[in-house]
Amino acid sequence: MAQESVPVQGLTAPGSTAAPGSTAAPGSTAALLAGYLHAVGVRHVFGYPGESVIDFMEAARHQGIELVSAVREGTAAFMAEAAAMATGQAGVCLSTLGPGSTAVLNGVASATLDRVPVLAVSGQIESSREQFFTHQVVDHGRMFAPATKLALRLEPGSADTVIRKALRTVVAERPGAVHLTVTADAWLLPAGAAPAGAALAGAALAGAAPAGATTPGAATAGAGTAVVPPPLTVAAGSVDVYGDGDPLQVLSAARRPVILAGIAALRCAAGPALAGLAERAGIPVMVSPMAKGIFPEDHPYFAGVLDMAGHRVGWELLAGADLILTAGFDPVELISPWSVSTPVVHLDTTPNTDQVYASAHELVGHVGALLRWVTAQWSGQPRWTEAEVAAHQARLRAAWLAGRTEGRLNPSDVVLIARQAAPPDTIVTTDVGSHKIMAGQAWQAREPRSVLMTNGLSAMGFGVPAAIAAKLTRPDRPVMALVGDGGFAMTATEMRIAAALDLPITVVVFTDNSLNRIELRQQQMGYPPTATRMGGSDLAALAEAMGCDGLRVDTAPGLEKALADFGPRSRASSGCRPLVIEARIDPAQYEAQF
Ligand SMILES: Cc1ncc(C[n+]2csc(CCOP(=O)(O)OP(=O)(O)O)c2C)c(N)n1
Ligand SMILES: [Mg+2]
Repeated sequence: MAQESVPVQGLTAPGSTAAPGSTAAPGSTAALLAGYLHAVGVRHVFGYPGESVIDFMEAARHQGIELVSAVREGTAAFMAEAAAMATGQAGVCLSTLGPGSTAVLNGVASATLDRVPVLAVSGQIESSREQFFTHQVVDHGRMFAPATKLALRLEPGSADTVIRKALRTVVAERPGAVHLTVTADAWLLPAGAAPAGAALAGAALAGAAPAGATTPGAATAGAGTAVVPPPLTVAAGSVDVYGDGDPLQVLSAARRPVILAGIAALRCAAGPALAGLAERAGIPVMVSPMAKGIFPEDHPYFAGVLDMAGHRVGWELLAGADLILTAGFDPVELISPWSVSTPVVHLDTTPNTDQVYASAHELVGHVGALLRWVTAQWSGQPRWTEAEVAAHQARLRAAWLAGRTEGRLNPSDVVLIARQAAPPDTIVTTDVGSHKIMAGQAWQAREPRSVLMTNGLSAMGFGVPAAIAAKLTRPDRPVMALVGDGGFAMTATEMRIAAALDLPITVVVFTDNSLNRIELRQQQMGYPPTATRMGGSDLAALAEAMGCDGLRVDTAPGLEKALADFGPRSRASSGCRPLVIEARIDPAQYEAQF
């Protein structure tokens, strides 16, 4: 576990004095942006360097913000997304112009479709050449528009307003990515005054924000400029009711209702309210994959995870219900089509503008407040007994275990052994593929924000960078990544960053020499496995070559042994290298699952 001394790629030593004339000098546009980010609690910017953003990197360093350089921009954006998932605060990523901005696009789209607040900043060629020059110039406005909530230019004259607009938009329901383009010459220019009539002048920003300004709020940034972030939390009280008649009557008339909880419930921290209604009314709660942990998965009324392994059992429950009460459920998480005709009462922070399912009634506002309101009005006997929900849980468990081969290392064995080895406060990340569908159903989540996965864009390559960001932003928590061998191949070199940053994360690679999720589809369609077989890499050796520990296992006892010290290893403050476990599984079980 010895840690060699290596230069840390992209991790700055924050807080040293600005060089004379540099962008960290008082009043610059770069310093204003860095000041705002610091004031709203941002302590890491994930990115990849380029000439057009050097001035901002320097301003961020001066502000005490660490620049964490990923191996490429796309993974930096995943890190920003995962940091936001783990902390509940906006994440920030940074790229240069042209190839940097095109590379960051995938991660930006991921934040938008996963509904995670990420501010993405890209440099651009200097403004005098932007309109006509071609080398490395792409039109960011057009490129980022469909992948973001908002794509703007950050210009010195309107910098203060545009930064506030970006910060407010990024977290406003539904959250997502906002992209800012900054021309290389703009960083050093003084941030101009806010538009006439605005109380907040963005004239001059000097020095660092006060230490400890970790939560949103006003901070004196020096030279008379106040960095005053807008409110960044979900509204706590409002209730809008749409539809004819009283939705509460519709709810209380239901005899076999099911609650489908999703990511807006997570954003509203509605877990206690959800449990309150489930227990008061005796209603089973199914959760969406990215909302895992919002409802304790050892709760007698827990009804499983939508569209993960065993999904047919889940859909049967929804089809057999006489009412579905959504609680912050976002249809972006549907993998299967919405196939049931059960009536829906839509309860969410936003109206049912997707219309993926029809709902005659909509309750719109803070998910926790709405659930408490419904609970307070509830009357009558529990709609389901605990024994009835337990029978559903047993059916789901049997479906999840189907297809195991005794004596082999099955995917379900890996999930169960990993969960067993992980302390309760572990943060787990997953990648995308068959392994995610297995882990998503049965990794028992006990609290919100402890399972980080992408189920909106569902881009491969998320799991490893997400684990790095989780450990950086929640250093007190053990962190494990469950990834496929395809997704690991996309991001394996990020392990070098984990080693350089001294992050004792553990990555378990479901090694089946296959892009299994796609190969299975080919199989079902009667096609041979074209371009979906791979392998031959020695992942343990690869890990060692990047300053990590590497192990290979192909049995359940072997995996138990490899993970035996996961708890202490992952809490080590230093000297413990990241660990990659190449878990050679038999993928046959997947065939029974999907
Ligand atoms: C960036 C990206 N490219 C392609 C896909 C399509 N896709 C979904 S799952 C999958 C296979 C993943 O293979 P692996 O990482 O080995 O996981 P496994 O399915 O074998 O568990 C592919 C190619 C995707 N989701 N993301
Ligand atoms: Mg695979």
